[in-house]
Formats: sequence, C-alpha cells, structure tokens
Amino acid sequence: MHKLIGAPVSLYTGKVRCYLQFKGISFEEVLSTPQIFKELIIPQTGVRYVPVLVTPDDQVIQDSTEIIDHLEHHFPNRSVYPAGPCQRLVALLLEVYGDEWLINPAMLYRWKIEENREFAIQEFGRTRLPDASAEEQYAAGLEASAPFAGALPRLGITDHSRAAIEQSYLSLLDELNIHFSGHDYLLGDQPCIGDFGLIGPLYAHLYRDPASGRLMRERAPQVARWVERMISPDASRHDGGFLPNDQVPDTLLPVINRMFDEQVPVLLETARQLKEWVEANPNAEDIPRAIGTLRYRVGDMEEERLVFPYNLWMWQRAHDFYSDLNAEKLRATASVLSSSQVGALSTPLPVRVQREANTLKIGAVHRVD
Ligand SMILES: N[C@@H](CCC(=O)N[C@@H](CS)C(=O)NCC(=O)O)C(=O)O
Repeated sequence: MHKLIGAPVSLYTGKVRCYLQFKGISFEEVLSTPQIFKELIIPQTGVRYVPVLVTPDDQVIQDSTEIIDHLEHHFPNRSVYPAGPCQRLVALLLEVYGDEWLINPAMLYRWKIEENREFAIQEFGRTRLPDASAEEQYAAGLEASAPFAGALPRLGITDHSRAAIEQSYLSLLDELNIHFSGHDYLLGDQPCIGDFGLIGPLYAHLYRDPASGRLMRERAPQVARWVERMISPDASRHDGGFLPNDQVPDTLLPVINRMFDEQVPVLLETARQLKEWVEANPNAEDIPRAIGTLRYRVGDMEEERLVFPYNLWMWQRAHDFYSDLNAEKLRATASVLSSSQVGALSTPLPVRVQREANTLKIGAVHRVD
C-alpha cells in the first residue's frame, strides 16, 4: 500500500491527501515525527520536506507535484490534467498560484492571528510528540514551529504588507465564492490539478486553522463547501468530468487576472534574477533555495521578499504547455487570456531549471521534448 508521510498541519500534505482520496488510491498516512525524519525522510530524500510518498515498491518521492505526476502515470483513470488546451492551461496556472502564492495569506493568517497561532503551535507539537501531554506538545510545538513562523519576512509578509495581502485574500474568497456557487470544482464536476494547488493553502491553513475557518465559512460558504468536497472521500466519489468543449467558466477569469496581476511579475523577475545568478556563478551545480530579494506589489502596496527559484520549476510547467500549443490551440486560449497575459506566457524563459534528487539545478538551455 502507498504511504503518505506528512501531517494534518502541513499545506502540501493536504494537497496530496486530497488527490489520493479523489483517485480512490488506498494509502496509509504516516505522521512525520522526528523519528520518521531521521530514519526515512532525510536518508531517503536528502531533504527535510513533507509530503513524502512511499510507493508499494519502495520508491520514495518528495514534492507534491512529482508525487501527483507519478501517481497519474500509474492511475490514469480520471486524469486531473484536462485534455482541452484552455482548461489544461488554466489548471496548470492555478496550481502554481495555489502552491507558490496563496502560501502568503496562508502564512499571514496562521502566524499573525493569535487564535490560529496558538492552534498551530499545539498542532506542530502533536506532530512532534504524538503521545505527550498537551503541555509538552505545546513546548515542542513552539520550537518546531519557530522556523515557519519566522519565515514571514522572507516571504514579504510584514506589518507593511499585511493589509494588502488580507484585502487580496478576501477579494479572492469573494471571487471563488461566486465561482463555486455555479460549479463543484474549478472546471466542472471533477477536480483538476489547479483544485489540488488551491486546496493546500485553502485547507490546511485557511480552513483548518480556527479563526481562518470561521472567516471562510462566514464570508465564502461556497468555498468552504468546496474544501469539504475536496477533503471528504465520500463527497469526491462522483462521476462527472470536466465541462464540455474545453469551456473555462467566466467566473474563473477574475482569479486568473489576480494571479497575473500579483504573482506573475514575481515569477518573471525571479527568472531574470536567476539568469543573472547563473552568469555570476557559472560553476555552481545546485541552486540555493533563495538567491536575492525582489520588490513585489499587491494593489498599491510594495514590499520586499526573497527570490525563490523553485517557483520557476512550477511556472515552467504552465509556460512549457503554452509554448507547445499549435496555432489553432493558441487561438483558442485567447478566450481566457488578455494580451498582456499572452505576452507573459509567450516570452521565452531566460533560464530553465530542473529537479534532480530533490535539488534544483540549472536546466538544459534547449528543452528536449
Ligand atoms: N514544493 C514542495 C514544498 C514542500 C514544503 O515546503 N513542505 C513544507 C511543509 S507543508 C515543509 O516541509 N517545510 C519544511 C521547510 O520549509 O524547511 C512540495 O510541493 O512538496
């Protein structure tokens, strides 16, 4: 049986858990305790991240996207990658948006709101010492959660950016609430890879943390219902597929616009800076987790954050898909993209990245298909 190693409190574990449940793949969930890190995760993956999937033939895979793609290969029925070019592009874009951008409101609400913070500390403690007393767990949770709580400034989450991030999240909730009033999932009656990208932050943090959960249920009840469909194996057992004729509901366009407005400039600047970094470090083999700083904008607010090259590995997936479309399919995607959005997707990537043994490396200059 597959084993999913992770924790209830973990954003990307939630993404994979929902996927496994949707696909009806039987799995056992193993809590990522310090012992599991020491005996399995670190020796087998070389890194300290969850989720980790252990397959029945003992392959050990880290990274939620690699796990899903591995499983898609073995369980192709009801693929989470729609066949139509518009739907597939939107699905890939919204995966990057959920995974790499909605982590901002997720972290902000978890660590800046006292009630959420207290809950999360206790939860980190439960993961670290599952059998200890509540007091011991709290003390362990304080220590275990410190690097996560301390990551906010690196992500550009500061007192200065707080109001803008909150406002953007509330507007996103309103947009998604309208969308999910008409559709069970992003693209119809089954989840796509974009749903799994969004569920990470929108479940583990923004639904499950108590104050955030209340906010979501009150302000955007249809979003909370979608979260419940995503996390509940029973509710996920439905027969419908994606909308016919490669249709992308108009109600998703504000969400796509929000992504292009806030996140895509960061991705383009990350690519530009990584190219400079490669030129300055021609012999470096591994790309560090962060390579410098950039200024990002949400509404009228500007703040600094670190530059995370891993973001490009995710962006590349959507970008490559778009670049490979033939003229007819490209014309079809024009119905969901503005001309500036087309510009961002059709400008060649200045540098490519690849993942090898859970490390990010510079990719081949010319992609081999
Ligand atoms: N892109 C990775 C991200 C994994 C990740 O950041 N996981 C978090 C927990 S949700 C973690 O293990 N963080 C440890 C750290 O940042 O040092 C994935 O999709 O699996």
